[in-house]
Amino acid sequence: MSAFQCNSLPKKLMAQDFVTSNVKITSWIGLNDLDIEGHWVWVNNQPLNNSVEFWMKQNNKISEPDNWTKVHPDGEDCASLGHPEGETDFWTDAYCFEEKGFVCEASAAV
Ligand SMILES: [Ca+2]
Ligand SMILES: [Ca+2]
Repeated sequence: MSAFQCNSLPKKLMAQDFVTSNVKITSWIGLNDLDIEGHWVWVNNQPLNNSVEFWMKQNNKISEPDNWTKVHPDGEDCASLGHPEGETDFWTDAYCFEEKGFVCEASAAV
């Protein structure tokens, strides 16, 4: 399933800790920069609050999002929780055609 079939998102960014402690596979989070490179938008068309600091940062290396074009010239336009080889407590940009799990926000059942 792609990020775009998922009609919800973890827009409450305080949910990040909850998500990362419960999601153990790399997953789409419903965030992309398909329309304008570097302008990240949630699936409900709300722009990403640029003060968030969930993108993976690497000392002395390129941090995420890096819009990597080595595999596909269009670059990476979908935000992913983690990556296939590693931990899931940070965001990376990834190729939208990759298969991943997905994280959605939903009302709590009572
Ligand atoms: Ca991109
Ligand atoms: Ca990337």
